[in-house]
Amino acid sequence: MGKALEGVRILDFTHVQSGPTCTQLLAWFGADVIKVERAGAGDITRGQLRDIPNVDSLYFTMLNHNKRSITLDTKHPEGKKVLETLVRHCDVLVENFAPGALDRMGFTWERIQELNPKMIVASIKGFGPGPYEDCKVYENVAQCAGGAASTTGFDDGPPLVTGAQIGDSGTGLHLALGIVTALYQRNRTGRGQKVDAAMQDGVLNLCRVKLRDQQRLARNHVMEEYPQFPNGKFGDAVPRAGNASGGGQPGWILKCKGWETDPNAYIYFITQAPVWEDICKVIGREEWLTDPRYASPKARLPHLKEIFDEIEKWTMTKTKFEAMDILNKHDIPCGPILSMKELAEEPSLRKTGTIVEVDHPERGKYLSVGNPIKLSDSPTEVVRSPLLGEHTDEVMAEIGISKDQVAALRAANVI
Ligand code: CAO
Repeated sequence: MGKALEGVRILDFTHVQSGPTCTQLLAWFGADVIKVERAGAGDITRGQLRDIPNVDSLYFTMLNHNKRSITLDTKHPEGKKVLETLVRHCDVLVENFAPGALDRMGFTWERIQELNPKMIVASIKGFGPGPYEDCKVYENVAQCAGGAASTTGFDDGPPLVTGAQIGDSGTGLHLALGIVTALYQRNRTGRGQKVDAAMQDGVLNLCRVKLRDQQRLARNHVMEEYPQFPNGKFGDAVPRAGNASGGGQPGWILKCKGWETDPNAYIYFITQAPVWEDICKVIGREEWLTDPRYASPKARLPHLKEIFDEIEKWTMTKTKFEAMDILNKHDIPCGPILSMKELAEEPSLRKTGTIVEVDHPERGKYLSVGNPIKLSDSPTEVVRSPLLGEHTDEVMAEIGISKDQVAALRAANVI
């Protein structure tokens, strides 16, 4: 069986997390991803957060599967010549350098178009055009600048960043979609184009419900599903909503049996309106069914805290998995708070390839996420990340550089 992106060649100038997430996805869909790194150094994450001395870190390996690695000094005149050949050879150049780095290397959009008018140039930057366009950006900066931090956390605490890497991996996903879309358009026009994804924009896109709420707040000065209602105060910006649901069905995180010692003995419980009757029966509060204070979703809004406190009295008598079993029988939407340990050990995630075990020649076996997007005609096989420069000779041969030239480039520290 072929792969969806078979035949697409990606010149991968990405590093750290955001860009590599994107090119790893493209590789999982079958593109030939050639990662360009500096000899002797490589992607900085190879050496960051190492758990085994002198071995590529999990940070690196988990973001660079199914790629080939070549070393090339793209600032050296001879290296630039090789890069020109690679630009002609490939379909897409992906980069997430600091602003202006590609231009400083001499590879402006205009120059790349001269070399290969079909080339798609895809970039991640922290910010789009505007006051911060020249800034270097990492994950948490994007979470803060994109609206996630100001709307995450509890009302009486500081802004919070989330463990989900919405700035890096989130923007990588956005960029991957942009690249595939540009490839699709190129099929019709024969022309390449620029694809830009800014991390601030990506985070804001994922925070759109909070922009929705900003406008609701401006109009009505109150949002009845927020924990600030009815006794707290609203200001003029969307407040932090704790664990309240972002949608129209109220929800909260509730303690389960064992919460005193297990930091993850919790369940997310949604009081979906169509199953309100079941909720009352399951927790043994049938009297709520005839109580006018709870008669409709609107009537319940001022009493949400009290409602969740009562439901929690019930969830605290069950483990999160017992509660799940009971609630699922009634179609009551809920979810256990799963630890990374529980996820790593979950057999169903191994079966679907969402978590995979990979073997690496230097580190041995390790776990990684697999492709979260499943294509029926293009299954993903996760292949270990490349060692630094592992494919330099192979790729140089493919682009027509002779063995003698390779030896000369190596002697001059260009590759
Ligand atoms: N050969 C020669 N030079 C190379 C090279 C190669 N193969 N690969 C990279 N370089 C050079 C670059 O050209 C750049 O040189 P100049 O500064 O002289 O132009 C230099 O290496 C450093 O690149 P950088 O500025 O991108 O790297 P950094 O570590 O200083 O910054 C980061 C890292 C992530 C802050 C920055 O790249 C950035 O803001 N990227 C855009 C936003 C982004 O993706 N952030 C998410 C990162 S994941 O959290």
